[in-house]
Amino acid sequence: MIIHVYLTHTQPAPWVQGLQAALPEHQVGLWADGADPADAAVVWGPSQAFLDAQPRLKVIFNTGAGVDAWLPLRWPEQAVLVRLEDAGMSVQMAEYVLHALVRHFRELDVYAQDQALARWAFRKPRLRSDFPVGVMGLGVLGEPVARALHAFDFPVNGWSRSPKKLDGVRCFSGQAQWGEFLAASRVLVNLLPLTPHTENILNRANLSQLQAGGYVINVARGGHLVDADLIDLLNSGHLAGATLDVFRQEPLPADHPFWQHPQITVTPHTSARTLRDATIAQIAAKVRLWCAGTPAAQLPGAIDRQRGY
Ligand code: NDP
Ligand code: OXD
Repeated sequence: MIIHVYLTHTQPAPWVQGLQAALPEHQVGLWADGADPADAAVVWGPSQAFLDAQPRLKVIFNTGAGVDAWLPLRWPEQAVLVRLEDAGMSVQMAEYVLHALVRHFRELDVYAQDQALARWAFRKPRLRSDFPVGVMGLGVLGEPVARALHAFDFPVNGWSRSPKKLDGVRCFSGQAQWGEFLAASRVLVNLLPLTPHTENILNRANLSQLQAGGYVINVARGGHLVDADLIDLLNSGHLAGATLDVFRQEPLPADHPFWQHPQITVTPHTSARTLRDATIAQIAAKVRLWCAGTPAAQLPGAIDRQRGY
């Protein structure tokens, strides 16, 4: 079987070598214009030109967890898109979210300012019970993040499309419980996929329902957040701060107000990185499952086109 590799964000050569070594019985190569039709592809940063040139694809492996970049494209009718599931990302996500939360909760930025002034000054301890954390999305990444927050003794709420039961997490689901979830939370962690249902969900109306002194940690996609609404709510004092890892335009333009805002921490889409070896191992295992007879649509991580994730 021919497997094309099409990666726009990184040096593809080590991926081609790694995939070929993991799948010696198949022919793995870097896609170029005019390449032979393939059955499978490994892709980051899909383009319509690539999809149009490869109409016979049956399975496409996305080297990331989020597939929002695929949703506006036309892909071959028979092709099944399979996303990355964890592959070393959930522990990274948990450490990133915990770091952002603890930095805010323990006021570590204030101590950093004090150090610059050689000032020895205690802050009054804050209570975890005053900082309930709401995790939007309880999937492959959201669930371990919620568990990690619980292990640190924060009160944790979780919100998902379908109902869930998680030890130590107060679970809410669907539109009917959205308002209750927000009102129960002071810190909001976004780990939803970006779909037509979740676009702009971090807007003024919703963020205003968080408890006063709210804090936003967006590690999912920039399209979830209405940038101007966040800035207004920070400036009005309803929100205390935000840690943002993802943006509508990446790289974040140098003149974007997020860079300079004193209550916003910006990182460059790095909260959970795709790890090459773990990703190659996961994709190779799924290729083997498929070749052994599992229908593509039943591979773990297969995207439901209707749902958009
Ligand atoms: P999953 O598909 O495993 O989980 C998605 C969760 O969101 C599920 O719990 C799902 O509910 C819930 N959800 C989806 N739509 C809705 C909705 N309309 N209302 C309520 N809940 C909804 O995804 P992952 O956990 O693997 O990844 C989540 C996102 O994280 C990715 O889509 C990506 O955008 C982002 N990401 C960011 C990275 C970074 O470096 N910043 C790295 C990796 C991922 P249900 O369980 O009921 O289906
Ligand atoms: C992903 C990402 O979706 O890196 O995996 O954001």
